[in-house]
Amino acid sequence: MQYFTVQAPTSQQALEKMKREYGDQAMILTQKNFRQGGVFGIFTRPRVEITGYISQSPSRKRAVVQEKQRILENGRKEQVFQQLLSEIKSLREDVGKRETSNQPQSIARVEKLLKDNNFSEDFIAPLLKRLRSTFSLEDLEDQLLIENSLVEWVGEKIRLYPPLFQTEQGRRIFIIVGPTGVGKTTTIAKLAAIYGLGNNKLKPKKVHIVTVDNYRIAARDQIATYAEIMRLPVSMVESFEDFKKIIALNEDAELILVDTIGRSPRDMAKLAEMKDIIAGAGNECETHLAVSATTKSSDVEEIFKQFEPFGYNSVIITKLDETSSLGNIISVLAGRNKAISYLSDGQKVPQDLEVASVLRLLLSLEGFRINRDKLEKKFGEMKEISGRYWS
Ligand SMILES: Nc1nc2c(ncn2[C@@H]2O[C@H](COP(=O)(O)OP(=O)(O)OP(=O)(O)O)[C@@H](O)[C@H]2O)c(=O)[nH]1
Ligand SMILES: [Mg+2]
Repeated sequence: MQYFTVQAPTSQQALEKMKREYGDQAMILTQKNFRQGGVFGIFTRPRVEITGYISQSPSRKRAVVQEKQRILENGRKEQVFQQLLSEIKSLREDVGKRETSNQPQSIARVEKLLKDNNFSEDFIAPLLKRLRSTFSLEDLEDQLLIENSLVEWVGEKIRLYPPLFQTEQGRRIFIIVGPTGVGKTTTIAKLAAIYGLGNNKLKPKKVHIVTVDNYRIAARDQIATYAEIMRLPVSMVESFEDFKKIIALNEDAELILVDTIGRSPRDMAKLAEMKDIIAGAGNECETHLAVSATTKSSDVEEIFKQFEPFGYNSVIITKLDETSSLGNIISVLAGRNKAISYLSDGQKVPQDLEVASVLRLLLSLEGFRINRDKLEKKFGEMKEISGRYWS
């Protein structure tokens, strides 16, 4: 606020001066009469002094009010804007929810089936996307069509590794590595019996069994017992040099089956030691990783990763008889682009072993209705080698 003081000989003149100098907004605070000038109190002149202040002009007041209103309005606008934003947000969420709840029942159902079969999210998502982009809304009403198609697409993701002697006839050095207790020794025994003893569809091959498992007497005895029953030769190796020697000594063997000691995928030192010994087999060998179908989903990826240094050519899935949810293994195999060679589904030697087939794996999926004829035409029949269905 601005204050002022004016003086004039009369009150009237002081008022006029105030108006002149400070305009209509000048307001009086005090008015004082006094005398000024003269000598020794003689010839003094009367004076009037007005003090006052300039009140805010109405236009200024208006401006302040307007400013206040503007701020208030802006605040209101911001409030309205925020409200609108949150309304849009919740509307969007609603639409999203409605979209998923509105997604055809068939998709929701197959999604649940895939989850029940332990397939991973990464495996499921592109399949559902493919369903939505392939089929019309009308087709999506057809539950059977959707299930059939989905199983077929799962089949397309499965890669197979050719069984022994299907394509090449030369000497094969077949090594099985894998975690403890998955069925490596049992699978070696089954393969030894099938290929070493032969059956009405397979001519017997000259088989030699090697075990890199002789730290444990029980394990050595286990394979030695099998070998004795089958009257097949067996060698124990403990080092890279041992292994090289055995390979050289058995040049005439058509199939050298190598059983290894089970290793925890977390035991890196022991895995490295095993890898060093196996290197004695040279470049000619092929390595197969045995994994149990009963492995927890969270462990499957870890196993595949930790055995990667072995450069395994394919995977043997064991204990299929103990579970029906193969999705975890199929998902990881597809993600790593790995093929499957053999499937083991029981303890009986040699009956419970077969060559991996897409059909067999698809048939083991739970809850899906499948068109077997169509799948057989597309992926081929189940491949039997152990003779369990023939005899
Ligand atoms: N149910 C079932 N049991 C199996 C299968 N394969 C092996 N087994 C059983 O699993 C147990 C372990 O089998 P092994 O062959 O000794 O396993 P391994 O991988 O050699 O074990 P380690 O040498 O200790 O690492 C045995 O009781 C086998 O009979 C299968 O496909 N299904
Ligand atoms: Mg073993």
